[in-house]
Amino acid sequence: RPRVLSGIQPTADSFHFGNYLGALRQWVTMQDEFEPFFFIADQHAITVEQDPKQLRDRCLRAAAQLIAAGVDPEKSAIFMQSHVPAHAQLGWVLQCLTGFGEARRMTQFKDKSAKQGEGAASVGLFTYPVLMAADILLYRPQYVPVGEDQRQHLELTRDLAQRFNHRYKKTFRLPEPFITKETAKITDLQEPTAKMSKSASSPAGIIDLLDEPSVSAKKIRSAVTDSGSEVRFDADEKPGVSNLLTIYSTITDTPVAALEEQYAGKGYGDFKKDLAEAVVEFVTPFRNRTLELLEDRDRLNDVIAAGAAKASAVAERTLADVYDRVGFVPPV
Ligand code: AQP
Repeated sequence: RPRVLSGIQPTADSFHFGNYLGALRQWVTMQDEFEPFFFIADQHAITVEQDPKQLRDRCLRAAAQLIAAGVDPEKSAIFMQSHVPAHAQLGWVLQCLTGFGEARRMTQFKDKSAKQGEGAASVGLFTYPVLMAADILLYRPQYVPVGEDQRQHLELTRDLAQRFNHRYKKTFRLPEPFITKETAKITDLQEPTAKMSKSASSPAGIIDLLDEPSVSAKKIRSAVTDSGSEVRFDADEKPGVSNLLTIYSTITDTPVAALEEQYAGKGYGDFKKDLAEAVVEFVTPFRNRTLELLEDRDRLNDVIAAGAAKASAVAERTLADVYDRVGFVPPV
């Protein structure tokens, strides 16, 4: 089976609907058809300052949330990035193949560093997309399921793979981004043209999967809607309503057209009230499963240990090929 690989950063206590609909949901559906590797990107998380105790806690919460979302440890390798040292090791080799100007063009770095002031941003934040390329290429996956915000990083990954293959010998498979168009960019509930984001959204703009369900319901009811009163999908004219329709459609498995029909002649109020109920129905069992899993540390430890072993076996082989091809003397 071709492989699939993706990662997620443990940079908040809870994942949000953007992470779930843009990425995690695809992980779950792809795990039967592909050989899956899914990791918690703890090394990416420290590109910005983290509190150590909180980071450790969030890594375990992340693992529990993956399982609660439906990532099955029997089918998928779930692991911590730092447990597989080959990520950082290949990251270094790829940094030596990356042009400074090429790295500078990454828009996510521009956005994130602008917030901190470029001088204050870490070198790790700057080279993050190169480590991400290593994360991916080690597993020679066919697909990388991500949200739209990661497309540019996937392009860099492909460029680096091609460069390495060309300069040395064909080693890497060129991975393809797997972006589900409908859910590629879930937007902020209060600012419907900006992406829902852990670091940039205001509390009212973001639905966290582990929020108290009643809090999420309230956020949906007070989401910004657009002028007019018609419940209709139109991303340009009605970004707020369209975002809510996307969320509604995905969590209830109902086509957008059927929802438009259902709410024809009704106002935004009815629509948001029903969506709030659907969200409560969706997040309540998710939250309960996550909290249960967090009570069972031994089980979580077993899952991530087994995941790391499975991942290391693949990653070490790729790294050995790379070290050989760049001309390192093998250890005896
Ligand atoms: N709003 C979104 N819509 C669709 N997909 C999204 N993703 C994130 N936000 C949205 C996808 O979620 C996956 C994991 O993201 P991540 O944790 O690695 O980091 P991120 O993309 O940086 O997520 P955030 O919330 O935006 O965090 P901050 O604010 O720290 O940057 C990825 O596949 C991503 O595409």
